[in-house]
Amino acid sequence: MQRRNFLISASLAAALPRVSWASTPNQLIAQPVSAQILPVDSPPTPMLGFNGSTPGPVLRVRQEDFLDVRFRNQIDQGSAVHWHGLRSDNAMDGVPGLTQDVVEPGGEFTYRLRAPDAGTFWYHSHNRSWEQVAKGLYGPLIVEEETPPDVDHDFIVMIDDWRMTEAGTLADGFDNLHDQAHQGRLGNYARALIVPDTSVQQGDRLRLRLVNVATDRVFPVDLAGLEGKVVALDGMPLSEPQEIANLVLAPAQRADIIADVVSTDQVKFIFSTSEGPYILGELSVSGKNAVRQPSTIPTLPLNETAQPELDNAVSLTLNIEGGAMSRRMMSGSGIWAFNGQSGLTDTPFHRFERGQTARINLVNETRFPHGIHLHGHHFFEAKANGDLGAFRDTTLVNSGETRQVLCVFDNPGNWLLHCHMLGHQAAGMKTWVKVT
Ligand SMILES: [Cu+2]
Repeated sequence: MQRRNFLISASLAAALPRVSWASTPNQLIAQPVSAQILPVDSPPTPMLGFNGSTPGPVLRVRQEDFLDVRFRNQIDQGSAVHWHGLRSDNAMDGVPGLTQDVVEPGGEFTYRLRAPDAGTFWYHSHNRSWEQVAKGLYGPLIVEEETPPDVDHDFIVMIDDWRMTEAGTLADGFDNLHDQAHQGRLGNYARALIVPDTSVQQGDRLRLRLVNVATDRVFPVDLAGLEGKVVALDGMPLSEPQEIANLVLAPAQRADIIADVVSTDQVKFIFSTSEGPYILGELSVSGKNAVRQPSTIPTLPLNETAQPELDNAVSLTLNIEGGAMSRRMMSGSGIWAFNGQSGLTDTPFHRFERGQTARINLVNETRFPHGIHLHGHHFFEAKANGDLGAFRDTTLVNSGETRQVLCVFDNPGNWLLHCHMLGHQAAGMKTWVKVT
């Protein structure tokens, strides 16, 4: 199978199977599933999922409510569930070896988390994640605003890629070292999984919750047939909505968009590749909304955040090292590293006193981009002029780039800090911080 070629051409996208998801059960059962990932004239694919489907069910809670989920592991590997972006209780963070024991096959674990922030989040396996997420162990987690914005439709759009064989099964080789030393496991087929399965009208106002659930692929995403703004990134509302143009989603990143349908036939989700546009998915447009009046795109109510103490911040540097074509690879001391260290050690990258502000320089000395994710907190991306930018949980640092982030470490516990290209994480690109 050629990795550089996608299996399916964009013109076949109309034959995509539809996705239907159950909503907010009180248990999540990880189990083998059969999923129609390829177009409907192809065979279904044996995968992993929750409660019989991949993606798993939509979990929806109101802001400040608790999410209670009994997780039952019915796959043949240990597993655990991480609630990506939720600034919640460390013991519920779902990281085997750091916050809990792995949930063995046949075992279970009860998660109870408060949802402090309204926004778009997701859940996924955090054990052998480069394999279990690639096989489909993930789903959407929506925390609703007390007063949601006035829209006609609220869509979840999960973007993924899969490496398929000619027979329609997932290719194996999840631990392939060549992949891990380069961009990770890139798929040869990509799609946007859209829920609910419904058409829209010209003039409708939509909320789109885009989530990149791919293990390793960065998706530049274009939208056609819509006019609107990006209103939130990684679940956190922007104080000022941004243009949709040049939207890029690294693995695990989210973008909430509020936009009005201007097309009369289709809204398209387009992955712009070097070989041209690749259609990830479509919403069909029929009819015209005669009721909705034009209005400006609203700003979502901001979530409560501690402001960083800029004058009193501890300065830290995280050098991102390794990968193919690096000195580290030649020396054979682990494929990827932060500050010379590959994989988790007994001592954290840093110990913070609760409430302390840190200014962290993420220095990417490698030939590859990395999406760096901090658990249990969001951080501000610093703009070039030093101003505080978006408040995110995952930041994309391109090759040769340095990104400064500012974080108030106000959530006690042991928190993972790692690359969300999961193949890179598998090969050592992870560390942790302690907040006491
Ligand atoms: Cu990486």
